[in-house]
Amino acid sequence: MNVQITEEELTDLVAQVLRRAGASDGTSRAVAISITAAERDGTFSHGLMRIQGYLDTFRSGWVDAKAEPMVVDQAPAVVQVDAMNGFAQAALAKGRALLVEKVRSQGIASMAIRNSHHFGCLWADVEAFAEVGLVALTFVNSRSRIVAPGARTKVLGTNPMAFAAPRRSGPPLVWDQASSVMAHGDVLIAAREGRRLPPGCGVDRHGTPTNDPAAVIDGGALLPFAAHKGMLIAMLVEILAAAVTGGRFGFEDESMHYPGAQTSNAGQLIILLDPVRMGADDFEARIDSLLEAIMDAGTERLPGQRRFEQRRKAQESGISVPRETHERLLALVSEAPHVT
Ligand code: NDP
Ligand code: PYC
Repeated sequence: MNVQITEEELTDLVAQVLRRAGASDGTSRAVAISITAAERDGTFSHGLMRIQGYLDTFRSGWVDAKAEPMVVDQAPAVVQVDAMNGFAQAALAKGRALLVEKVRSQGIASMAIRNSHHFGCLWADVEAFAEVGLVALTFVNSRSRIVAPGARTKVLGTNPMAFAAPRRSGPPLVWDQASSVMAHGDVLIAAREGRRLPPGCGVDRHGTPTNDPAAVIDGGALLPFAAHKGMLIAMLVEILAAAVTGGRFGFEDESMHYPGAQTSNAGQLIILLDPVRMGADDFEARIDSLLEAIMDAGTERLPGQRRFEQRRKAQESGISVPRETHERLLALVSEAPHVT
């Protein structure tokens, strides 16, 4: 049985859970928006199922639940944010206005977030920029989880990147993907549901190909998408998200010293372009014509289409949350001890 709940109610409930676990108002709100948007749009790998991971991570002391991100006006087109060992979504929320001001005046601007944890979906970080006419790209690195072709150990993370561009006649074009064949979150879901993984997703702790999600989680590794090409994208993401921002590489992660911690202290880079300031003519109409040509060619669907459809349904009849999960959230609000 499921309960139907509005986005606003679910965001408030999740924020209360996080606040009750010791997170500041800023962090609770920013993370709750990300979790709820993921659940609403059917990005279940980074929705409500992650709440226990956030709580365990707070409890471990690995992340600062009360971190106050420090925003620096670094250069005419660069905003630097030290997340102060807190969540990247709170850092982005704090530096966002300055970033948009810069891109409107310079045509291009970036935000370099360091000392940050990201445990959510990335599309939610870029989509809102496209809604105000901007092109946005973002890159996040995380702890070592993929093994490159021929390699013996994991170095790079599942390192996602996301892209958003505005269109004239529809919602923005948005895509968001891990550098691995499958996000680790989807492996966790498969394990929980007792499903095998499709062939070619991962290896066990001995490097033997496996379709057992438990074997991937328990000391195994994921494979990069498209063999060496995915590994190269993961490398690019690692460099942009960590080296360019001054964040830690995935292989430098120290969360293993904090039992229960599930996030990595890493980095995030956001790059914005303003097509108007770039001098592009009729940019949004041109994106429409490109997408029309792609669809006319017989392409199955556009990225984001599944999410927008799921969102439309949630906006019509509420976000569908398993009753057990809803009851657990309510219990967490009334029972969870505060972390000081
Ligand atoms: P998917 O493989 O599910 O989807 C990747 C993209 O492809 C989406 O934009 C999706 O759109 C689009 N897509 C899917 N099928 C088609 C199709 N047939 N034609 C055109 N486009 C299509 O995502 P991943 O498993 O790689 O990642 C899942 C989530 O995990 C992401 O939100 C990612 O940010 C998150 N993640 C977060 C990490 C972190 O460190 N915070 C690490 C790794 C992943 P649509 O959404 O409409 O299906
Ligand atoms: O799903 O691969 C993943 C992931 C890593 C960090 C957060 N999500």
